[in-house]
Amino acid sequence: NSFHGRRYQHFQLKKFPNSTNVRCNDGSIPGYYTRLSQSKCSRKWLIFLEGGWYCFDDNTCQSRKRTHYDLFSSEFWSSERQLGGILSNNERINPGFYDFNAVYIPYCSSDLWSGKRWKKTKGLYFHGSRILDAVIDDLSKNNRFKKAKSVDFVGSSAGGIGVLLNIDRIARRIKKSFRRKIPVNGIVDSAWFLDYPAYRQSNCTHIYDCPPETAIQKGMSLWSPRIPRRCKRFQGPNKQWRCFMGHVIYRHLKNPVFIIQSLFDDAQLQMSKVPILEGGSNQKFSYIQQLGGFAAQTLRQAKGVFAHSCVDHEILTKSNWAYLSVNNQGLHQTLAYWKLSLANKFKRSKQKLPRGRKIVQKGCPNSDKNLPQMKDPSPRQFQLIDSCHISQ
Ligand code: K4Q
Repeated sequence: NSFHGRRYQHFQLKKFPNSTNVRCNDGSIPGYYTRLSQSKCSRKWLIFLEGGWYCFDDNTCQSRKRTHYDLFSSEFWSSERQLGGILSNNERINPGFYDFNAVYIPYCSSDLWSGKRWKKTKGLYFHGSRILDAVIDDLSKNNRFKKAKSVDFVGSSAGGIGVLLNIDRIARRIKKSFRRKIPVNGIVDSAWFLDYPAYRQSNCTHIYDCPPETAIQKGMSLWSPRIPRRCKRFQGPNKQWRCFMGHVIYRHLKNPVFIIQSLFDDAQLQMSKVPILEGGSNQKFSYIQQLGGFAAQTLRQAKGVFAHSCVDHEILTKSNWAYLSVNNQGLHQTLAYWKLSLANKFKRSKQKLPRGRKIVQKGCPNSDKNLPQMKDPSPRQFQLIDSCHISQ
């Protein structure tokens, strides 16, 4: 490490102090990893939520404790981590985000980052949404974070659902603590799950083959989730579980959220009980096509979307994420177009407002002044849905 010097800067763990009231499932104290940009002038932040399924009853939580202890307890978290893909600080792997200040929040609440209740439920804590608040509050004591000019709130699978459920509240929390408004944008990878009739029946003894609607309904009684008010009202009392579905909650979100999704997501196929390893049949083939078609159809509402058709799950933290493309356009480029359109929009909206509190850093170029506004990209450049599915 010393040979490579600062090029291989790892993420460092910070656990909350003992006085904190947030907990992992088992009562241990959570925390978060940071890797600040080597460029002292960088004021862009990326906050990443880890994924890794959930547990929804005594059985699934006990087996999670046995098989995925790090997703249940912070006891054995290492003090340093190396993370790739969108969290890499290598410009070639990660041209769009390599110089960001990055925060990685490990997932140890097993509640899709939704839990709100302080007390234990069946002997376990489900503090998902509370942990996020605690991270934001702790970061807000950091002088560098206080000067942030944008925050990207990012997550893969279960972490992506966490972004959908929490982004608007987190954006309000940041605004309050900064007493100024900065753009808070979401990037959600592999979290567009569908309440689509499963291929086969399931008795839900394992998390991997329990369909989304059943898993979430079971989980909700354990998690006491915090669900954005507008979505909750819209769905009514017995359908609140639907707010965990991307295609349901998306329309209720105020902050811009970019969706990265495989039309044939591994985890979705698994939960929908499609036996991928058995031989093929026309019936199975047509089920998969219809599932992909439904994914594509629901994704059309997204203002920024990259929906590919490789059977895959979670791409953002893999080093080959750059090479994925739809219509010959890579994911990087697509995100770059989306970001440009948002930046232009934000500048236009700020021009109409009285000037906010301005932050000037000594020795840093004054970024947004005197820069020519770049041409708006066309929405077709950041709304890519692959056509490898049968559409009507
Ligand atoms: C209806 C909600 C379904 C959530 C499924 C989440 C899947 C996930 C993580 C990755 C590593 N495979 O979080 O996958 O374990």
